[in-house]
Amino acid sequence: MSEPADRYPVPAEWAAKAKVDAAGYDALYARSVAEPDAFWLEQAGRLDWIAAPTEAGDWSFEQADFRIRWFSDGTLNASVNCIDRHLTERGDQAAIVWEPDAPGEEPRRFTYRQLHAEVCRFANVLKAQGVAKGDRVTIYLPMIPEAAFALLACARIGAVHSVVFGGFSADALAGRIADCDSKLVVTADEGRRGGRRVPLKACVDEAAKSTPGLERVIVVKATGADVAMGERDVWYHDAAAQVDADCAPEPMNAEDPLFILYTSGSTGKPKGVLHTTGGYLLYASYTHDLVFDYRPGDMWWCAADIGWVTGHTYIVYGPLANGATTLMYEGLPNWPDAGRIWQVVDRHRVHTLFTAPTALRALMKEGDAPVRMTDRSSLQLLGTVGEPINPEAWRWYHEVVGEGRCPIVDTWWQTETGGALIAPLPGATALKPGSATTPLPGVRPQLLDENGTVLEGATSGNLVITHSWPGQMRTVYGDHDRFFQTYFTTYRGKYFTGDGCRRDEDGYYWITGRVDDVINVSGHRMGTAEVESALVLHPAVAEAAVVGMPHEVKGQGIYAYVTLNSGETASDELAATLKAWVRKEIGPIATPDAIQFAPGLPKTRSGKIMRRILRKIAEGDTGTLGDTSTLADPSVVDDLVAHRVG
Ligand code: 6R9
Repeated sequence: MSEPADRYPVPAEWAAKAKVDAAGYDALYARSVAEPDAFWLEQAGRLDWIAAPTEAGDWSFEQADFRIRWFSDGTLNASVNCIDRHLTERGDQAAIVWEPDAPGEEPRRFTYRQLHAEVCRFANVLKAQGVAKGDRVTIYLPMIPEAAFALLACARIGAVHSVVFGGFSADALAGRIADCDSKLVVTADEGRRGGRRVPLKACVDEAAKSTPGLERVIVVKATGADVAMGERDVWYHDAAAQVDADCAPEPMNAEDPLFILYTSGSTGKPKGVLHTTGGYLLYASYTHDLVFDYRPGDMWWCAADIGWVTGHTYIVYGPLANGATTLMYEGLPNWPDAGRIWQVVDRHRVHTLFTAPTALRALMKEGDAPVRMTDRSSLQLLGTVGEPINPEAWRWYHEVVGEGRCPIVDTWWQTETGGALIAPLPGATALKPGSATTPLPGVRPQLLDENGTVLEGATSGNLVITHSWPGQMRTVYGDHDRFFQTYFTTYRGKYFTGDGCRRDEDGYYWITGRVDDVINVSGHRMGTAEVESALVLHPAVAEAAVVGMPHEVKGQGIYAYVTLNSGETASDELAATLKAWVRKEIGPIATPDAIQFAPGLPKTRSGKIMRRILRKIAEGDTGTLGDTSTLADPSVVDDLVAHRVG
């Protein structure tokens, strides 16, 4: 990505009104480095504690058996922080506003008082079904208010939620239920998205066939579809009618688990990223306040799905901890027409919109007219997350959507980090399109070369974080050694993000994308190994190698090289069959964009697939394949180049 020369200074209005200005940022950052424990203990005061912590961080990235701990003598309950503590001051303020899939339907609103009743009821239903503190509850729901209730209900009773994105297949769901050994799943009869129905309950039934440990399925009636109810199934509305709307919160240690969220890595099956209660919640609240300068009364809209970390941190925990009004949208940004997202902004007078570059690129393709037809005067601040934003989309967001008035906060972070790590503050940071700008106070990035040498000044390298922060994941569920091996051994004693990054002469960070075998499709993380495993499960396939390719809207598309078993014949039909196969095995987001049948894959003499070459061919960059002389059979490359798809 070329660096544009332009720079957008902090608008005078923002410099004046924001909670943190440029000098404020410098002071906070300096203090966070000089006295990290004092700094974080002070920040911990944002939360309501049953027993306030007296210790901040206790961590080491050096030893495999070390546990990362924050505020470990503190006690609190996350749902109390997100609900109860707001009741006196803003009991009648909307906590959640829900916009349905179809524009003709009425939105639903829940005040903090109503949210309290809904969450308590949900918590009592879980308890009545035998869920106790520490139990894992899998949540497989569409974007309906009950999804937020379910998360908070788990938090209230100390159960650990594991949300599985509603777009994942039955197989993917089953793997996640089994991995964390959850005995209960919360789902809905069906989901709705862009006018289409998603058969969630049927998927759970399918998943249940391979998860003998699953004992109970709670089913929320969302569409009223006729679904089969078996012995293990309970309608939520029936169960809710039997319990009352008050539920005493469970006191939790700061280091008790809050949730597990599965995410893709470069190898093996998805990892259960585990976050704990105190540090995660504090970090969610801290970043939501700092990066978005949130003020009570502002309508906050994070247009993510609750199945991803962005939904956890910036639809539910961060905003509710801060007493915000959070908008939840069931549908798609461009359905039934390309203007829907802006119509929703107008309908609810949205103050801050937080969305992904892929959505912006898709909307941008439809031209400016659908945007210009709407008012958008309520918008004051715009945010992006999930992947690098190309400067063209940034400028469109800034000029057309925000009419030059709204700063854009480009937030770089990961499922593992709990909340934003590198991001501008709207009242403090001059913006450069395509750069996530500078680290938040408390965050200490470094760029390293392949050998682990620290690179100073304007340079490019691999991005690591040298010191823990409260929102950091604590372990891979059930596999602490994998946690250590994955993140702390590439560069001993440092957290390796998996991202490449450039730092410019102003100290601004420009994330260039993953340097491992993870690709980013429409802002969704996908392990190439996962797609490969799905492909080789098909009886016709002998071997598969998957890489990313540039894609105009998705950022990256999925390009699969497939070697067939002998006796099988390559055809367009087989390519279509394999695409459908992967879609069924993992989910629609994993569907390959291109399948190239290859008689052989470029391998080293030791049998290692040379992905560098496959990437270049998929990118169409065949002029500079580099040294192929170390290949066992260099001639396979010519065949691959000759039969490139696309
Ligand atoms: C929050 C989230 C994490 C990966 C991350 C990076 C990419 C996220 C970005 C960004 C450039 C940004 N990424 N935000 N790249 N600029 N503002 O997306 O978590 O799904 O775990 O993905 O996404 O490559 O490593 P997750």
